[in-house]
Amino acid sequence: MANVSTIAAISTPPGRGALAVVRVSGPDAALIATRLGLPGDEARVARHGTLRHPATQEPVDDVVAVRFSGPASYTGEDMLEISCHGGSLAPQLVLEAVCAAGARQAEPGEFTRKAFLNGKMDLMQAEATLDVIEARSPAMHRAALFQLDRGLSRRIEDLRQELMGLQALLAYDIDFPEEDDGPVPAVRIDEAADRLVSGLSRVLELAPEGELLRDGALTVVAGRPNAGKSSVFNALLGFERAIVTEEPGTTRDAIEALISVDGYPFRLVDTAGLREDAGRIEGMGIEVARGYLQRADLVLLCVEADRAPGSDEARFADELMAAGGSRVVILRTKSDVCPGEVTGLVSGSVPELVVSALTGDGLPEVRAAMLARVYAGIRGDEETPVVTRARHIECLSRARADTAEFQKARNRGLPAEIAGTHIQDATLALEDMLGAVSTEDVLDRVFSAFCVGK
Ligand SMILES: Nc1nc2c(ncn2[C@@H]2O[C@H](COP(=O)(O)OP(=O)(O)O)[C@@H](O)[C@H]2O)c(=O)[nH]1
Ligand SMILES: [Mg+2]
Repeated sequence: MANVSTIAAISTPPGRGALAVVRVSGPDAALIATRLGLPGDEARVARHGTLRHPATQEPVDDVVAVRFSGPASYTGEDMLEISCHGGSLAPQLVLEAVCAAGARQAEPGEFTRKAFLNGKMDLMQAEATLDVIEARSPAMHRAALFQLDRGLSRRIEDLRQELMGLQALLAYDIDFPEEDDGPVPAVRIDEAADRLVSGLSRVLELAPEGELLRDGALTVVAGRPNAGKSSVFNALLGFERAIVTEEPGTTRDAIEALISVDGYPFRLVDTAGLREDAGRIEGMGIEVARGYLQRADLVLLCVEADRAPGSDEARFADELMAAGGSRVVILRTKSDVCPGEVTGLVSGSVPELVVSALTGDGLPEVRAAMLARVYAGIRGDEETPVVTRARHIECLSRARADTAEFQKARNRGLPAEIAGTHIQDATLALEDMLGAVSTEDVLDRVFSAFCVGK
């Protein structure tokens, strides 16, 4: 139903601005342009004119309009794009006139949903459209643009082709079961399955890092009061943001900032406000935004360079190392007060970087260590497309698990037609990922996150 009506929306964000764009898509787009008094009827030519209300012929706005003829348009349908004046009223009045001329207001994501349904893009490209809009770091933006260009889709298509190739080999095996080694040597089938598992694994391996590109790697600054945490936090931000104080323990709440290190996002968190022991780790003198510690992707433990580390600091570092999940970097702070000397090691097993927030010495090394700890995989592999969405990870994991089941079934000596069902399942998982056979339910989930007008 929604697919045949003509939809319209303001595609630019609300607020004061020089221009706004109202988009129209559907079979009546050209008719609506005529009813609005817009000049010209050629496609892809920008025309300046007065947009008039279809009922009263009153001028509504001075606009530039472009028509597109389907299928050569974003949605694949006839479209009209009206650039009008921005601000709180003009775009709204233009939209009302467009609706009076026969369009209805679009649902969130409906333009892109039409583009998908009309075969202009696959589901992963539709998702990438949203990712480009929402990207908050250059690395995320790059991954989204790559996917918009079908970078990830192509890799998934290739893997799907390999699965289909394997299905074809199995079909031969089923047709000629009585021949000793069949027309297809068993080793060819096994090799194809191995290649698939490693291909899927490679994409999945980088996925946890890819997911961090969305919101940034949660990086928690920890250390004793006065260890220089807020100063390090500020130095990494590049400007004074946290309240830095001579008095220990006056930072009020957890302070968060999204920073970009060489284009890669980190969500930096300075310690929580301390009324006495509020932010302290039990039995230690360490302050940290505790609510974040469990989820931290990285902990920066600050210990002054000019004093001997305490057992609480060693224990904290070792516990983080043992927990495995959180990664830790030790910063020996305020190095300017003791140039060239560092008193004692915090922990034998954790590397220590010497840094001065005051002079900036050692900060490049801190940034490099943050990148190395969190994003080493994707930075070191330009070939493998970055997967950033839980939905994609789920589909890829299913495909890999099904292929592994196939291998087990073959090892148990099950006949090709039985083992082969796992390969069919794996193929379906990749088709789900591409949106080849998506149900309304999947589409609703994907498109509900969009804004109106996209
Ligand atoms: N000389 C020097 N002083 C620093 C440096 N970093 C912090 N400080 C001082 O150490 C004190 C505590 O710093 P702060 O960042 O508030 O520590 P926090 O309590 O761990 O957040 C303040 O007086 C800072 O000026 C540094 O790199 N060099
Ligand atoms: Mg502080």
